[in-house]
Amino acid sequence: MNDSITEATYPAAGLGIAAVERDTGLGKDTLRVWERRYGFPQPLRDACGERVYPAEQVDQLRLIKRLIDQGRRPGALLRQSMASLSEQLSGSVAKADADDTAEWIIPLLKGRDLDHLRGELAQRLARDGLERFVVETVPALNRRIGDGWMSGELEIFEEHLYTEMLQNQLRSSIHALGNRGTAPQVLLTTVKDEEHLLGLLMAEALLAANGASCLSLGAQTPVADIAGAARGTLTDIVALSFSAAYPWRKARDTLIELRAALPSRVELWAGGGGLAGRGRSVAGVRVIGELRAISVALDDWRATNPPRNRR
Ligand code: B12
Repeated sequence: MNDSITEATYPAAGLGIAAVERDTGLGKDTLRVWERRYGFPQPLRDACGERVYPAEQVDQLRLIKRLIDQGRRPGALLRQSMASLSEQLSGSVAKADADDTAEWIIPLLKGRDLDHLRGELAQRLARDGLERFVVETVPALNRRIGDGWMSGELEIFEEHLYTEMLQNQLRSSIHALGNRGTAPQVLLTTVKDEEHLLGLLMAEALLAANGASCLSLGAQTPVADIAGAARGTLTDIVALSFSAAYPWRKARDTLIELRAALPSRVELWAGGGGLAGRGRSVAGVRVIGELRAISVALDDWRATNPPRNRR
């Protein structure tokens, strides 16, 4: 029985394992190992013996994933109550807020003051320059918006408003830079089930600002189509983004599949929270941990592909 049937048949009981993987970013194998090793989560079983996770266990798993992303070890977290996990998370959110300057966005979003919000983003971009805006301001805003959504302070549509506005801002800056056809030519996209586009746009803005020619396919391109587009457009580099919501094993398998499907001359670069963490590497893939490292990666590419060897 597949998971969608499980959910449709038992809507009140909870989510199937695939839905929990999508919702929390924790892989199915991890969920099964934790259940065996730590006794949590403890899913119910449906009539066909498939796992069904009650809503409160999914909430708890989401908190655990957030704390793991902040460097905490799963073993200790899995034995703690929901109250204790929430307390630790709000402690770390308060600390992050004190560190950054993103608080201003909340009253503007809450007050539906969209012209002011647009103006504020444009002014910060003009004042700080595109690179600093992308490397410092936007990550702080993303954290603040993500935490606001997670704590219930922001509605989902307010998160969407923010994303739309920022995407427009970044796209117009990229457009203003123009595409002069200079090498390398970079094809950007996300893979199936990865809806988050901001990381990709941020990478595109920095690539364009550093003289690369970018072509973005937007979100969720099937692997075969990415490979087809790379061949059809004489791409030098394919760049992918995986948010923290994307399970690592799924990202790894997709990267392996795409690497095999791409011509060997095409480099494969990837970044985002889904690839952060020790040991997260894939042969033939350049994982770029920090946005700032894009210019170094471009220098490396240009050094190994001197102009006379380029197409
Ligand atoms: C806006 C947003 C959404 C929007 C996305 C709209 C859109 N069109 O993009 C919507 C509402 C659709 C959404 C949905 C979901 N989201 Co969301 N979302 C966000 C938010 C606020 C910002 C979005 C984002 O794109 N971040 C991703 C990028 C910008 O950050 P990053 O991965 O850390 O990447 C950094 C670098 O690594 C680099 N980088 C990224 N990619 C690349 C690529 C290359 C080549 C290079 C060099 C560098 C690079 O750039 C970034 C610099 O800081 C974040 C909060 C946050 N802190 O990021 C949550 C967040 C990513 N979402 C989250 C979750 C849980 C979800 C959902 C599962 C929620 C749900 N239950 O439905 C779904 C999943 C949808 C899916 N299947 O993909 C969680 C993930 C937590 C986790 N550990 O699992 C976050 C962190 C929010 C939170 N605090 O809990 N989301």
